[in-house]
Amino acid sequence: EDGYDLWLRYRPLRTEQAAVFQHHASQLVIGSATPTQTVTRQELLRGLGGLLSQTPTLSDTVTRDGAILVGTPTSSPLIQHLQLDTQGLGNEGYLIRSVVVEGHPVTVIVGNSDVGALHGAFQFLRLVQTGQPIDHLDLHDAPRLKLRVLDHWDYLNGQVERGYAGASIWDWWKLPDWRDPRYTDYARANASIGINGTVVNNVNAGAEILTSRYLQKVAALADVFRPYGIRVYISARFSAPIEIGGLKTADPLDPQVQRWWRAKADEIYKLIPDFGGFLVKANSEGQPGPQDYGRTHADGANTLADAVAPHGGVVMWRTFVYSPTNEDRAKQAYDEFKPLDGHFRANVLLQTKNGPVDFQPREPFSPLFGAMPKTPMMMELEITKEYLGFATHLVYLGPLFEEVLSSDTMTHGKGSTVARVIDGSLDGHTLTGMAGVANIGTDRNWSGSDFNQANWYVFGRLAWNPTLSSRAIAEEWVRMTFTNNEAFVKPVVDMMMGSREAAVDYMTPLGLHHLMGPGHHYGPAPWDASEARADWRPVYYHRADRDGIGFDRTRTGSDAVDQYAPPVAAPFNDVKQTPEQLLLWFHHVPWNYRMRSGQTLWYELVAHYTQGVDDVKKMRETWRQMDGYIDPERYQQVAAFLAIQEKEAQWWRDACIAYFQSISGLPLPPGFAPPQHSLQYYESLKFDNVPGYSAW
Ligand code: BDP
Repeated sequence: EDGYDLWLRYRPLRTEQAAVFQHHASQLVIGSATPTQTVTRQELLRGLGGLLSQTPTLSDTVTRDGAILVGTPTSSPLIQHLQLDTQGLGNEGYLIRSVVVEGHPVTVIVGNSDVGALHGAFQFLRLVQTGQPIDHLDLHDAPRLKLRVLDHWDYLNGQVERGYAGASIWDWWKLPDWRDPRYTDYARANASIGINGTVVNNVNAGAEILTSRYLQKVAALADVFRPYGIRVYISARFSAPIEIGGLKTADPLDPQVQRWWRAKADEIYKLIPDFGGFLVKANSEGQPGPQDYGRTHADGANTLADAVAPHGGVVMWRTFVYSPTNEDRAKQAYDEFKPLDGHFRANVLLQTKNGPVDFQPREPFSPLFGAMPKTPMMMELEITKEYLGFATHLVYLGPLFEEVLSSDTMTHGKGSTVARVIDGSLDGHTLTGMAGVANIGTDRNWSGSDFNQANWYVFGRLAWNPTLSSRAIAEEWVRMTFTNNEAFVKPVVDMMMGSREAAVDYMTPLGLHHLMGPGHHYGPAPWDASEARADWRPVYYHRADRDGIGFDRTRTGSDAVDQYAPPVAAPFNDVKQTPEQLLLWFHHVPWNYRMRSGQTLWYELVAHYTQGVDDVKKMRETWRQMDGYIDPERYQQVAAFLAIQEKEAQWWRDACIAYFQSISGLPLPPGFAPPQHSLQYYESLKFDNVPGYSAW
């Protein structure tokens, strides 16, 4: 077992269980007239054959009890005859129902399109794989979001920025002639969780991908993905008209520039008729953008949007902007974009990170969610664990994603959740989406660790339906990836569910953020002030001094709180009402501040850091008890990684406590072990060749 099969493992179920399912999988009635039908058929044969150790026979019509009939009302007269209500399924949804056809009890899997039926087939396989009853089915489901996209931060030279799973899976050199079978497995995995788009290159983009040589390569990927309902997108470099177009300017209002983008879009759509569109990082961290010409983000986005609009494409314009000014970095995206609400073309989505700073272990939701009712707001989550321990720390991100999605913006009163902002229901948008920065690379297990696969999985499931529970998703994933054995499932799901809070505790408890080492973003460096820009330095964020710690974002501080709707701003502005898990995000408080527990802040800080380490010890203990339930290969790698995690959790705790103690001058509260080394020791640690850290 090397993890390559992901959650599509399809290993034989227990004999008794398989026997029950076999009665409902005796025969497969499915067309093969289109590429999507063919891959759906292949997947069902492979999945059912593997899980039930018996492959259903293929048939053109239903002749047996327990047949599975798959298709669309237009592709299958048998299905059409059933007169099923497929309204509400849209283009990608499905229904699965136990019905009677030609006198036989049959399971039908139906979509309005082949891709809908494919999604249904994957759901059916999931039911079998997780041991759900399938004899009285009446399911229907459709995605709540339109664009469900992975963003690959892959460079064309094969490096993956913030990637901890090897090199880029795109073999640009051999494309378009060699289509690695891995691309098909990638598409299968994504389709199985409803992902329908992939941005193939890094947001820190070069212009080269827009040259015809590279577009041929992208087109080859698009061909592989198309049967699975997955479209390709490209990160576009804003200055490409200069670099590869030979123009003197990239000013978005220059007619020549506009013509260039239109011609480029026409060229792309000739090669890739279902091309999704562009993702753009502009005027951010050194990337070119419209502001270089005195234009706004709306001017820039609209020029690209106009180029792809005739072909049905979209522009995903990122709001991740901040510059080295005196303004609180957490406020800058809102300040920049809020005034532009209503100025974007209809095919532009603003892609906004979950929090106002940058994918930290915990942040409040970005105040842009809810603040731009006239603009489709797309969520960007980071699946790769840039700030959460890379590949070796076991951190299940489901609770983090769920936390932000269920946060209430209160912009239209109670229940105005972030999920409802992005699914369009709050402000009446139909163009909706969610993007996840992929954690995928050439490692055999795709994601650098077995448990990181769960983060890919949960992203896809939540993009399909942002109101699903992260616990339920974890359970599905554990059953599919490892085993249905209850003695394994329950403790492992519990371990996963607690893992994010453990990481918050040993890295950045109580609302602290951005304490990691400069550049590489791995271990702790709260002392660091070496970065050129103040807003890249940990000291900018924690502001610890002799008197206290935390970033004052209240009305007497940077006033970031007032970017939220009044009912959210008020409690954030009040130190007593702010949830303690965000305390130091919003407030600078004295070390001896009384926490709800009755203890001082200093005590609670040390206690949280210690709790984080203790939680990882418990995770290791849980895992030790799982020995024997799964294959030794994956068992042992997880065990080894947990050992690394414990060592590094201890490192985080000790380094942070040593540093904050040097600032607060306070003795360690009684009962807590002192750091294992001196502060000088932690400060002296140096790191070279850190994975995923490429100079940009
Ligand atoms: C930060 C990463 C950096 C990305 C940037 C972005 O450290 O590598 O380029 O975000 O999202 O989190 O553009």
